[in-house]
Amino acid sequence: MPDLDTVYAPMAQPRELAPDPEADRQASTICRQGFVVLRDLLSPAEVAGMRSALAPYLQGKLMGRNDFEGFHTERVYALLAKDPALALLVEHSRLLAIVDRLLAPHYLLSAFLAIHVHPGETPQGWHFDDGGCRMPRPRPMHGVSAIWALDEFSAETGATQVIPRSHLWGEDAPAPNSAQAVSICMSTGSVVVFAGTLLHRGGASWGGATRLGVTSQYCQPWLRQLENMALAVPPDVARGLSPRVQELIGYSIAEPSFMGYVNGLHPKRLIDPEYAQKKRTKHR
Ligand SMILES: O=C(O)CCC(=O)C(=O)O
Repeated sequence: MPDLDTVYAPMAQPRELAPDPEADRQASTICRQGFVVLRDLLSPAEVAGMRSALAPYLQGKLMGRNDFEGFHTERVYALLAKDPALALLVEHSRLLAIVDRLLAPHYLLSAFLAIHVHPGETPQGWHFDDGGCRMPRPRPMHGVSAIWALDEFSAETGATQVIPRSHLWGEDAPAPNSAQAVSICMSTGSVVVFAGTLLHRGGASWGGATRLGVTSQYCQPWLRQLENMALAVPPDVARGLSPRVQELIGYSIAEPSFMGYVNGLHPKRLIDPEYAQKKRTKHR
């Protein structure tokens, strides 16, 4: 039997973090139960801004291509390239304070997409978001996901469902059972943050209203991102983003082994004039 405290310990250390007892509590809630809900984080004006940035891409025409995407669900990918104003959701300080405590320094944005669930949608398959690393479970989370509610999330409109504590399950766990699931009902402007190892799914929608969510997902700096952010967000767009978001989409160097260099140099040279002026070492 492995030492469970070691198995599940977040891999965020070593690093100096500003004291933040609220984020400490929220991160430890995620370690314990797999998820935490932060209520009413966005103001009505911020929600309206996010909705209007997404409106041109949500015309009710391009539904999902398979059961996972949802045949009654619109998905919009590469959001930072669509409207940089949406970066607010990627770098929200209350969200990143939690992720800082759970992942290693220089973690990356793995996915950032809108999910607009229409009436008639069926439940998604149970899954967890950091499965791409293919490491046997139980293990520490190598991703952290957030789903922002830009509409009220209710059981009838397809609120996200989670299985509490399933992030602790090993390979031999029995198949997930809907009776164990909890619907994350939350008001517009709230966000659920959960371990990359937590079983979850989009719920069925039968209530007659649509439900707009945006998910921002983060992964360890050494894990391949779900969406190839360096290609999804062209350098001309990346140049206008904040330094924190630039770092999250890959304009950073992670130790060990200088992961992320370009032509042997820091990738920020491609988009940041200050970096570009720095002296190159002789042999380059
Ligand atoms: O829309 C949701 O509530 C969950 C969607 C999800 O988990 C996914 O598409 O990976």
